[in-house]
Amino acid sequence: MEAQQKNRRDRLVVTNPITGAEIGDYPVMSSGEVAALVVAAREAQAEWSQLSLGHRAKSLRSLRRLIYDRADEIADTIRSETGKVKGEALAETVIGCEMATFLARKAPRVLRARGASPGAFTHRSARVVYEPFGVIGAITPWNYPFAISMSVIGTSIAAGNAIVLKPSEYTPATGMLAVELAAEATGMGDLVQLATGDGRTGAALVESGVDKIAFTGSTASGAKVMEAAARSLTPVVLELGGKDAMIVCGDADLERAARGAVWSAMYGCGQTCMAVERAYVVDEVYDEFVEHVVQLARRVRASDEPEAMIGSLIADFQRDRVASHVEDARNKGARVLLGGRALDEPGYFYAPTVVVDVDHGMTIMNEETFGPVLPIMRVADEDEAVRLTNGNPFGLDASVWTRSRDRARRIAGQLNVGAVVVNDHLINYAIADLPFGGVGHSGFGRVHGLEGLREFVRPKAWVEDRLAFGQEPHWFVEGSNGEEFTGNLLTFRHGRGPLRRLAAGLRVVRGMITR
Ligand code: TXE
Repeated sequence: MEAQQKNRRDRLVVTNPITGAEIGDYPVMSSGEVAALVVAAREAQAEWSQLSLGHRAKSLRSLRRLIYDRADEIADTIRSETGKVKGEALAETVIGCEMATFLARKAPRVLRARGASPGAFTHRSARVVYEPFGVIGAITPWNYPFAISMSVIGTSIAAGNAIVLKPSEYTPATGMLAVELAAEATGMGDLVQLATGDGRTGAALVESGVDKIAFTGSTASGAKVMEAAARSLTPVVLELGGKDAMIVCGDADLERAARGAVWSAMYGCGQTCMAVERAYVVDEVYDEFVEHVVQLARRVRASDEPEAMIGSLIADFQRDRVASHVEDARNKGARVLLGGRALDEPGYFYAPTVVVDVDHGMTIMNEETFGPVLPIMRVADEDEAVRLTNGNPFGLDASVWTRSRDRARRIAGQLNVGAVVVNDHLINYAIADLPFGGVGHSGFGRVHGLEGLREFVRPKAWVEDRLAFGQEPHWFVEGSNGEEFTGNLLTFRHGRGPLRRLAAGLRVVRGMITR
């Protein structure tokens, strides 16, 4: 059985995608086992949420140090489960450290209660308190198994939550390592729990009574998660697939744009939700751009040797998906200028591939390919590029390549996506202070940044009496429908002319005193 996993009903047997060696055997946890994890997490959370924001920040600084100290071990674990090259695996530890540092620095300020204006109720005090949800259920994928898991763990605990993490069935060891580091950093072993298993365990987590679900994965599975969560009105954050476009303008630095295109399309073997999966290039520079891309892509080595730039796809299903998109394009008239075939070596390697003469009747231009493939399309002008970019139901990242800042800003402002990058792509994910997420079929809600931090707390409005009268002016008064008081309040707050407003205000105060 070539498939990477030999799932028996109740066990996950994980193999190294390149060597085929069995590297782990984990339980497919049942709904009962998941429920028990949630109970333990909830008990720990009751204690964790009472600790100060400063204590949480201290734990996050410890987490950053632990990730740094064990970076090699983390990277090797990621490699063994995903077949990534070492540099890409190590990059996940950089993102983990960036996140932990950002959260440690920002959480104490962002999550501190804030004062609010009492508005018309001047005799009241108002504020907003940011409370944790309780227990977060996190379901994460195999493509960035450490970075994505650590991001949601760090944010959850910064916000005062506990978390039950269900990593992908392809990368449970990496998820386990992330949980272990978090337990050591917080000193609370039950605060971050690990649920091993496949989609069944993920589905059990959604229905386990957690207080919020943070899902990263395919759009198809994300829709199932949302449907199941709807039954219990459990809120969700969905980080889903992408079909990112890059727009190359006539004045772009073509050598740079080609270099960026090859990197953005093939980094992580293309298994990156914000990888470039469509290049729209204006007519006057199209031929030169394609020539640059082919020359550069020819130099991208995909293998398990140390000098390789990209590694293996995750499993046979992914390689078959990529191959089917390229075959469909060929059958519909596209030309494959480079690659377009699986590589004949152990693992699930696929040749860096450049495809031209593509159109939107082809799967490769519409659905997430998730492989080292770059389809390039000639467009008449920037307007056509914007229209085609927005014409796809996904909306994660997009990039604009031009030497003109005005042109970049004009185009970027028209793109219906979660992030735009000028003269680069996908690096926004590694900028901890930026919110990450998509629109349309790429999901909703945000992780990272202040917006991501606020996703994991519930704002509670808080009003207290400063001056207490016998009864409130807005309460019932016998024999009155409140018209006089409300009319005076309206004039006092919003009327014309200071004297009229003052007179109305005095009538309001008199009404409050004499009741
Ligand atoms: O993803 P899934 P898979 C895309 C990519 C890939 C395709 C399939 O195109 O080819 O998705 O990959 C859990 N209820 N992306 O199958 O199914 C599952 O166990 C609850 C893009 O790996 O989305 C895993 O932990 N949980 C994406 C997680 O969901 C469920 C990254 C993701 O698995 C579930 C990964 C259910 N019903 C794949 N079904 C990105 N955009 O980064 C599955 N899971």
